[in-house]
Amino acid sequence: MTKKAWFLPLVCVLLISGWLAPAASASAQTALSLNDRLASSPSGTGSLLSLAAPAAPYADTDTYYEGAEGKTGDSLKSTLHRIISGHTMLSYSEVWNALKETDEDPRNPNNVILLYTNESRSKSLNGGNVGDWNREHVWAKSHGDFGTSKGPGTDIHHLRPADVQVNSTRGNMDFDNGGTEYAKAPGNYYDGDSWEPRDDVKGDVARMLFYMAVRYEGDDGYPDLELNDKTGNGSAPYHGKQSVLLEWNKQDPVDDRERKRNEIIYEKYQHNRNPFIDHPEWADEIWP
Ligand SMILES: [Ca+2]
Ligand SMILES: [Ca+2]
Ligand SMILES: [Ca+2]
Repeated sequence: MTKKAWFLPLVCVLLISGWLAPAASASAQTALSLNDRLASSPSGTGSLLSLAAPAAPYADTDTYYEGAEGKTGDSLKSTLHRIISGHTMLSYSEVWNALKETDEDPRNPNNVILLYTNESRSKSLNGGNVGDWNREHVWAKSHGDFGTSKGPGTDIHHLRPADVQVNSTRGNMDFDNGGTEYAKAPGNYYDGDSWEPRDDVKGDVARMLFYMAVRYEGDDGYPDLELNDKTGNGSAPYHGKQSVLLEWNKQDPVDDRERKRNEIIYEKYQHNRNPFIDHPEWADEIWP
C-alpha cells in the first residue's frame, strides 16, 4: 500500500472521531451535527460512530442553558421557560413525518416504535383505523383544551406514535400507579381515572409532562399548563400526578434513545430542547 493509500482513510477516521477537529471552530463542530453523524453511520449499527466517539455523542448544552445553572424553584422554571420558548411550531400534518424520524425503530428504518407497547410497526400504517398508529398526546390535549392547531397540540416533545386502540383507551387519563393490566398493551395498567405506562417509558412520560408545564406558561396565547397531584383533571389545564411523575423520573432514567430524540427535535424540527432530558435533576429543583 502506498503512503497516500493508507493516509487518506486514516485522516477520515481521525476527522470523524474528532481527533483532528482543532482547526474546527465552533461552527465546524456544529456542522458535524448529530444528524450528519447518524446519517453517516450504517443503519442500525453506528459502528464507526460508537467506536470513535462514545463519550460525547451529543451537543454540549452548557451554552444553551446559560443562566439556568445553580437556580432552583420558580427562578429556574422561568429561566428554562425563556430558553425553550419561541420554538418552531409544526403543523399537525407535519407531525406525521417528524415522528417517523424521531421514533424510528433503530433496527428497522421502515418502522416506528410505539410508546406504550414497544411494538415496531410500519411507518406507512399511520392513520385512524384499527391496526394503525397515530399521534398520542402524552399531555392529554383536553387538559387545557388546546386542540391540534400549531402550539402545544403539535409540540413533538410530547407527541409519540401509539397504537390507535391503546391511545383511545388511555384517552385523557392522568398518570398514576395502579389498576388492571391492559391486555392490548402488556405492562400498562389503568383504572377509572388514571393510566400507568410500562416501566421503560415511565420516566419518558414524566419528562415530557415536565417539559409541557415549563414551556407553556400562559404568556403566548396558549394555556398555562401545570402539574398537580390529582387524577381526574378533566379539561382543566393540569396534569397529574406530580408526585408519581417525580418518582418515575428517577425510576426510569434518561437513555440514549430519549437523548437522540431530543437532539433530532432540537436540530431539525423545533430548535428547542427538553431540559429534563438534559438535566433530569432539575425536576426536583422546580417541584421539590
Ligand atoms: Ca387511578
Ligand atoms: Ca425510558
Ligand atoms: Ca406552565
